Amino acid sequence: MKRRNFLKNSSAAAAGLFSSTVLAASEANKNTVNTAGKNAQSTTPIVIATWNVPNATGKAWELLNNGGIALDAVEQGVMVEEADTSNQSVGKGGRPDRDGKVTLDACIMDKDSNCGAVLCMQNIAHPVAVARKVMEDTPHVMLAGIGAEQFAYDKGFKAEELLTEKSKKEWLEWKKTSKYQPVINIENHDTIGMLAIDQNGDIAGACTTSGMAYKISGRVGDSPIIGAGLFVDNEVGGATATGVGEEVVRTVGSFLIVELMRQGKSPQQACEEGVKRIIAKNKDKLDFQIGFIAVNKKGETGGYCIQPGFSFRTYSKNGHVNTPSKSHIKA
Ligand code: SD4
Repeated sequence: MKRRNFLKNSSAAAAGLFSSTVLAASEANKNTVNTAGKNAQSTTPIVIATWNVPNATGKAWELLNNGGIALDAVEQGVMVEEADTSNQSVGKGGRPDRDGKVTLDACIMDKDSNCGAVLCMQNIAHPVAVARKVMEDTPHVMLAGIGAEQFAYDKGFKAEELLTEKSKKEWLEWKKTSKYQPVINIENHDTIGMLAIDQNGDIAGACTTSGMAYKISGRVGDSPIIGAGLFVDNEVGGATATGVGEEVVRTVGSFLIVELMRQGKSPQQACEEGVKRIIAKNKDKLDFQIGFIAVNKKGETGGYCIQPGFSFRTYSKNGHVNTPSKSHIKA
Protein backbone atom coordinates (compact mmCIF):
# COMPACT_ATOMS: atom_id res chain seq x y z
CA MET A 1 0.00 0.00 0.00
CA LYS A 2 1.22 3.47 -0.83
CA ARG A 3 2.22 5.47 2.24
CA ARG A 4 -0.23 8.22 1.32
CA ASN A 5 -3.16 5.79 1.24
CA PHE A 6 -2.17 4.20 4.48
CA LEU A 7 -1.96 7.58 6.12
CA LYS A 8 -5.25 8.64 4.62
CA ASN A 9 -7.01 5.54 5.83
CA SER A 10 -5.38 5.74 9.22
CA SER A 11 -6.33 9.36 9.40
CA ALA A 12 -9.94 8.91 8.48
CA ALA A 13 -10.07 5.98 10.80
CA ALA A 14 -8.71 8.10 13.56
CA ALA A 15 -11.39 10.67 12.95
CA GLY A 16 -13.96 7.88 13.05
CA LEU A 17 -13.03 6.44 16.41
CA PHE A 18 -12.98 9.97 17.54
CA SER A 19 -16.71 10.01 17.92
CA SER A 20 -16.62 7.50 20.78
CA THR A 21 -13.99 9.59 22.50
CA VAL A 22 -16.15 12.66 22.06
CA LEU A 23 -19.10 10.86 23.60
CA ALA A 24 -17.02 9.68 26.53
CA ALA A 25 -15.60 13.16 26.97
CA SER A 26 -18.99 14.81 26.93
CA GLU A 27 -20.20 12.36 29.57
CA ALA A 28 -17.28 13.27 31.78
CA ASN A 29 -17.82 16.96 31.05
CA LYS A 30 -21.05 16.84 32.98
CA ASN A 31 -19.02 16.85 36.15
CA THR A 32 -16.62 19.58 35.16
CA VAL A 33 -16.74 23.27 34.55
CA ASN A 34 -15.62 24.50 31.20
CA THR A 35 -13.85 27.72 31.89
CA ALA A 36 -11.70 28.36 28.87
CA GLY A 37 -11.12 31.89 30.14
CA LYS A 38 -9.74 30.61 33.40
CA ASN A 39 -7.27 28.39 31.59
CA ALA A 40 -5.80 31.41 29.91
CA GLN A 41 -5.02 32.98 33.29
CA SER A 42 -1.44 32.63 34.33
CA THR A 43 -0.94 30.42 37.33
CA THR A 44 1.69 28.02 38.58
CA PRO A 45 2.03 25.27 39.57
CA ILE A 46 -0.10 23.80 36.84
CA VAL A 47 -0.51 20.57 34.90
CA ILE A 48 -2.11 20.22 31.48
CA ALA A 49 -2.75 17.00 29.56
CA THR A 50 -4.26 15.94 26.27
CA TRP A 51 -7.79 14.55 26.50
CA ASN A 52 -10.06 14.32 29.51
CA VAL A 53 -7.81 12.36 31.87
CA PRO A 54 -8.78 13.49 35.39
CA ASN A 55 -7.06 10.60 37.14
CA ALA A 56 -3.76 11.38 35.45
CA THR A 57 -3.90 15.13 36.01
CA GLY A 58 -5.16 14.47 39.54
CA LYS A 59 -2.08 12.38 40.29
CA ALA A 60 0.24 14.99 38.82
CA TRP A 61 -1.45 17.77 40.77
CA GLU A 62 -1.16 15.80 44.01
CA LEU A 63 2.61 15.81 43.53
CA LEU A 64 2.86 19.45 42.40
CA ASN A 65 0.65 20.65 45.23
CA ASN A 66 2.89 18.89 47.74
CA GLY A 67 5.98 20.62 46.41
CA GLY A 68 6.98 17.83 44.04
CA ILE A 69 8.99 18.56 40.91
CA ALA A 70 7.42 18.78 37.46
CA LEU A 71 9.44 15.82 36.19
CA ASP A 72 7.99 13.48 38.82
CA ALA A 73 4.53 14.91 38.28
CA VAL A 74 4.44 14.23 34.53
CA GLU A 75 6.00 10.79 34.86
CA GLN A 76 3.63 9.62 37.58
CA GLY A 77 0.69 11.40 35.98
CA VAL A 78 0.96 9.64 32.62
CA MET A 79 1.71 6.32 34.33
CA VAL A 80 -1.90 6.38 35.58
CA GLU A 81 -3.06 6.13 31.97
CA GLU A 82 -0.41 3.55 31.10
CA ALA A 83 -1.80 1.32 33.84
CA ASP A 84 -5.44 1.88 32.91
CA THR A 85 -6.40 -0.99 30.63
CA SER A 86 -9.62 0.75 29.63
CA ASN A 87 -7.52 3.32 27.75
CA GLN A 88 -6.74 1.38 24.58
CA SER A 89 -4.31 3.96 23.24
CA VAL A 90 -1.73 3.88 26.01
CA GLY A 91 0.28 1.27 27.91
CA LYS A 92 -1.24 -2.01 29.01
CA GLY A 93 -4.49 -2.65 27.14
CA GLY A 94 -3.32 -0.64 24.13
CA ARG A 95 -4.47 -1.84 20.73
CA PRO A 96 -1.83 -3.96 18.99
CA ASP A 97 -0.16 -3.62 15.62
CA ARG A 98 -1.56 -5.65 12.74
CA ASP A 99 0.43 -8.69 13.89
CA GLY A 100 -1.17 -8.59 17.33
CA LYS A 101 1.83 -7.14 19.18
CA VAL A 102 1.38 -4.23 21.55
CA THR A 103 4.32 -1.89 20.96
CA LEU A 104 4.69 1.20 23.11
CA ASP A 105 6.33 4.59 22.53
CA ALA A 106 7.09 7.23 25.17
CA CYS A 107 9.35 10.15 25.93
CA ILE A 108 10.08 12.55 28.75
CA MET A 109 11.89 15.91 28.90
CA ASP A 110 13.04 17.97 31.86
CA LYS A 111 13.83 21.59 32.71
CA ASP A 112 17.45 21.23 31.60
CA SER A 113 16.49 19.86 28.17
CA ASN A 114 17.52 16.38 29.20
CA CYS A 115 15.35 13.85 27.46
CA GLY A 116 14.81 10.15 27.04
CA ALA A 117 12.61 7.98 24.85
CA VAL A 118 11.70 4.40 24.10
CA LEU A 119 10.30 3.35 20.75
CA CYS A 120 8.37 0.27 19.72
CA MET A 121 8.98 -1.50 23.02
CA GLN A 122 7.05 -4.64 23.95
CA ASN A 123 6.14 -6.34 27.24
CA ILE A 124 6.82 -3.41 29.57
CA ALA A 125 3.79 -1.62 30.95
CA HIS A 126 5.40 1.71 31.82
CA PRO A 127 7.43 2.96 28.86
CA VAL A 128 7.61 6.49 30.29
CA ALA A 129 9.48 5.20 33.34
CA VAL A 130 11.92 3.39 31.04
CA ALA A 131 12.30 6.61 29.02
CA ARG A 132 13.24 8.41 32.21
CA LYS A 133 15.89 5.77 32.94
CA VAL A 134 17.26 6.24 29.42
CA MET A 135 17.47 9.96 30.16
CA GLU A 136 19.06 9.61 33.58
CA ASP A 137 21.17 6.47 33.37
CA THR A 138 22.54 6.42 29.82
CA PRO A 139 24.41 8.76 27.50
CA HIS A 140 21.61 8.24 24.92
CA VAL A 141 18.24 9.78 24.19
CA MET A 142 16.40 6.97 22.40
CA LEU A 143 16.32 3.20 22.73
CA ALA A 144 14.19 1.12 20.38
CA GLY A 145 12.66 -2.34 20.23
CA ILE A 146 14.50 -5.26 21.78
CA GLY A 147 17.28 -2.98 23.02
CA ALA A 148 14.81 -0.84 24.94
CA GLU A 149 13.12 -3.93 26.37
CA GLN A 150 16.41 -5.49 27.46
CA PHE A 151 17.46 -2.20 29.03
CA ALA A 152 14.18 -2.14 30.96
CA TYR A 153 14.84 -5.64 32.34
CA ASP A 154 18.34 -4.57 33.31
CA LYS A 155 16.76 -1.72 35.26
CA GLY A 156 14.43 -4.06 37.11
CA PHE A 157 11.23 -3.69 35.08
CA LYS A 158 9.19 -6.88 34.81
CA ALA A 159 7.74 -8.43 31.66
CA GLU A 160 3.96 -8.23 31.43
CA GLU A 161 1.37 -9.32 28.90
CA LEU A 162 0.13 -6.03 27.46
CA LEU A 163 -2.53 -7.43 25.14
CA THR A 164 -5.79 -7.58 27.07
CA GLU A 165 -8.62 -9.92 26.11
CA LYS A 166 -10.66 -6.94 24.92
CA SER A 167 -7.94 -5.59 22.63
CA LYS A 168 -7.15 -9.11 21.41
CA LYS A 169 -10.79 -9.78 20.56
CA GLU A 170 -11.08 -6.51 18.66
CA TRP A 171 -7.86 -7.23 16.77
CA LEU A 172 -9.06 -10.72 15.82
CA GLU A 173 -12.29 -9.18 14.53
CA TRP A 174 -10.29 -6.62 12.55
CA LYS A 175 -8.16 -9.35 11.03
CA LYS A 176 -11.21 -11.23 9.78
CA THR A 177 -12.61 -8.37 7.77
CA SER A 178 -9.56 -6.34 6.87
CA LYS A 179 -7.10 -8.98 5.75
CA TYR A 180 -4.34 -6.77 7.13
CA GLN A 181 -5.43 -3.68 5.26
CA PRO A 182 -5.99 -0.51 7.28
CA VAL A 183 -9.69 -0.02 7.76
CA ILE A 184 -11.54 3.18 8.39
CA ASN A 185 -13.00 3.60 11.88
CA ILE A 186 -10.48 1.38 13.55
CA GLU A 187 -7.75 3.67 14.73
CA ASN A 188 -7.74 5.29 18.09
CA HIS A 189 -6.99 8.52 19.88
CA ASP A 190 -6.26 8.99 23.54
CA THR A 191 -2.50 9.30 23.66
CA ILE A 192 -1.52 11.24 26.72
CA GLY A 193 0.86 14.17 26.48
CA MET A 194 1.34 16.03 29.75
CA LEU A 195 3.12 19.27 30.67
CA ALA A 196 3.68 20.58 34.20
CA ILE A 197 5.16 23.59 35.93
CA ASP A 198 6.18 23.09 39.56
CA GLN A 199 6.51 25.45 42.51
CA ASN A 200 10.02 26.37 41.40
CA GLY A 201 8.61 27.48 38.06
CA ASP A 202 10.35 24.62 36.26
CA ILE A 203 8.71 22.84 33.32
CA ALA A 204 8.74 19.17 32.32
CA GLY A 205 6.74 17.06 29.89
CA ALA A 206 5.97 13.46 29.01
CA CYS A 207 4.13 11.70 26.20
CA THR A 208 3.13 8.03 25.97
CA THR A 209 1.12 5.92 23.51
CA SER A 210 0.55 2.53 21.98
CA GLY A 211 0.45 4.33 18.64
CA MET A 212 -2.00 3.87 15.81
CA ALA A 213 -4.02 0.69 16.15
CA TYR A 214 -3.09 -2.09 13.70
CA LYS A 215 -0.10 -0.14 12.43
CA ILE A 216 2.55 -1.90 10.37
CA SER A 217 4.89 -3.74 12.71
CA GLY A 218 7.75 -1.44 13.64
CA ARG A 219 5.88 1.80 12.96
CA VAL A 220 6.69 4.70 15.29
CA GLY A 221 4.72 7.94 15.32
CA ASP A 222 5.39 11.34 16.83
CA SER A 223 4.82 10.57 20.50
CA PRO A 224 8.36 9.44 21.46
CA ILE A 225 10.08 11.91 19.13
CA ILE A 226 11.41 14.94 20.98
CA GLY A 227 10.35 18.02 19.05
CA ALA A 228 7.44 16.27 17.35
CA GLY A 229 5.20 14.73 20.03
CA LEU A 230 6.72 16.69 22.90
CA PHE A 231 9.02 19.62 23.48
CA VAL A 232 9.96 21.62 26.56
CA ASP A 233 12.16 24.68 26.90
CA ASN A 234 12.35 25.86 30.48
CA GLU A 235 12.80 29.48 29.39
CA VAL A 236 9.69 29.47 27.24
CA GLY A 237 7.20 26.67 27.83
CA GLY A 238 6.18 23.28 26.52
CA ALA A 239 3.93 21.67 23.92
CA THR A 240 2.68 18.18 23.18
CA ALA A 241 0.55 16.51 20.54
CA THR A 242 -2.03 13.85 19.88
CA GLY A 243 -3.39 12.58 16.58
CA VAL A 244 -1.90 11.17 13.41
CA GLY A 245 1.77 11.17 14.29
CA GLU A 246 3.07 11.20 10.74
CA GLU A 247 1.57 14.65 10.24
CA VAL A 248 3.01 15.95 13.52
CA VAL A 249 6.47 14.70 12.57
CA ARG A 250 6.27 16.44 9.18
CA THR A 251 6.03 19.82 10.91
CA VAL A 252 8.06 18.99 14.05
CA GLY A 253 4.91 20.28 15.72
CA SER A 254 5.77 20.62 19.42
CA PHE A 255 9.11 22.30 18.75
CA LEU A 256 7.39 24.66 16.35
CA ILE A 257 4.84 25.66 18.98
CA VAL A 258 7.47 26.32 21.64
CA GLU A 259 9.44 28.44 19.18
CA LEU A 260 6.30 30.40 18.28
CA MET A 261 5.78 31.10 21.99
CA ARG A 262 9.40 32.22 22.21
CA GLN A 263 8.62 34.72 19.48
CA GLY A 264 5.80 36.15 21.59
CA LYS A 265 2.72 34.16 20.67
CA SER A 266 0.40 33.02 23.46
CA PRO A 267 0.04 29.25 23.93
CA GLN A 268 -3.36 29.46 22.24
CA GLN A 269 -2.03 31.41 19.24
CA ALA A 270 0.96 29.08 18.95
CA CYS A 271 -1.23 25.95 18.95
CA GLU A 272 -3.48 27.50 16.30
CA GLU A 273 -0.49 28.35 14.11
CA GLY A 274 0.91 24.82 14.58
CA VAL A 275 -2.35 23.28 13.41
CA LYS A 276 -2.54 25.75 10.49
CA ARG A 277 0.89 24.63 9.28
CA ILE A 278 -0.37 21.06 9.13
CA ILE A 279 -3.58 22.10 7.41
CA ALA A 280 -1.57 24.02 4.81
CA LYS A 281 0.22 20.80 3.88
CA ASN A 282 -3.01 18.81 3.64
CA LYS A 283 -5.46 21.18 1.99
CA ASP A 284 -7.31 18.52 0.03
CA LYS A 285 -7.53 15.82 2.70
CA LEU A 286 -8.40 17.14 6.10
CA ASP A 287 -9.85 13.82 7.21
CA PHE A 288 -7.61 13.28 10.20
CA GLN A 289 -7.17 14.68 13.66
CA ILE A 290 -4.32 16.55 15.29
CA GLY A 291 -4.58 18.17 18.71
CA PHE A 292 -1.89 20.33 20.31
CA ILE A 293 -1.70 21.70 23.83
CA ALA A 294 0.83 24.17 25.21
CA VAL A 295 1.78 26.02 28.35
CA ASN A 296 4.09 29.00 28.69
CA LYS A 297 6.41 29.91 31.52
CA LYS A 298 3.70 32.02 33.16
CA GLY A 299 1.33 29.07 33.29
CA GLU A 300 -0.96 30.29 30.50
CA THR A 301 -2.35 27.39 28.50
CA GLY A 302 -3.82 26.78 25.08
CA GLY A 303 -5.08 24.01 22.84
CA TYR A 304 -6.21 23.66 19.25
CA CYS A 305 -7.16 20.83 16.90
CA ILE A 306 -8.39 20.09 13.39
CA GLN A 307 -11.58 18.14 14.07
CA PRO A 308 -14.02 18.97 16.84
CA GLY A 309 -13.96 16.60 19.79
CA PHE A 310 -10.52 17.06 21.29
CA SER A 311 -10.30 18.32 24.87
CA PHE A 312 -7.59 18.90 27.43
CA ARG A 313 -7.41 18.80 31.21
CA THR A 314 -5.79 21.36 33.44
CA TYR A 315 -5.29 21.28 37.19
CA SER A 316 -4.10 24.34 39.10
CA LYS A 317 -5.24 26.50 41.98
CA ASN A 318 -8.01 27.60 39.58
CA GLY A 319 -9.48 24.11 39.71
CA HIS A 320 -9.56 20.83 37.82
CA VAL A 321 -11.04 21.58 34.44
CA ASN A 322 -11.75 19.78 31.18
CA THR A 323 -11.73 22.25 28.30
CA PRO A 324 -13.17 21.28 24.91
CA SER A 325 -10.60 22.54 22.44
CA LYS A 326 -11.36 25.03 19.71
CA SER A 327 -11.10 23.35 16.32
CA HIS A 328 -10.36 24.35 12.74
CA ILE A 329 -13.39 22.42 11.48
CA LYS A 330 -16.42 23.51 13.44
CA ALA A 331 -18.78 20.98 15.05
C1 SD4 B 1 0.81 8.23 17.09
N1 SD4 B 1 0.21 10.35 18.00
O1 SD4 B 1 1.37 7.17 17.35
C2 SD4 B 1 0.06 8.94 18.19
C3 SD4 B 1 -1.35 8.45 18.18
C4 SD4 B 1 -2.27 9.18 19.07
O2 SD4 B 1 -4.08 9.14 20.45
O3 SD4 B 1 -2.14 10.35 19.34
N2 SD4 B 1 -3.27 8.52 19.58
O4 SD4 B 1 0.79 8.72 15.96
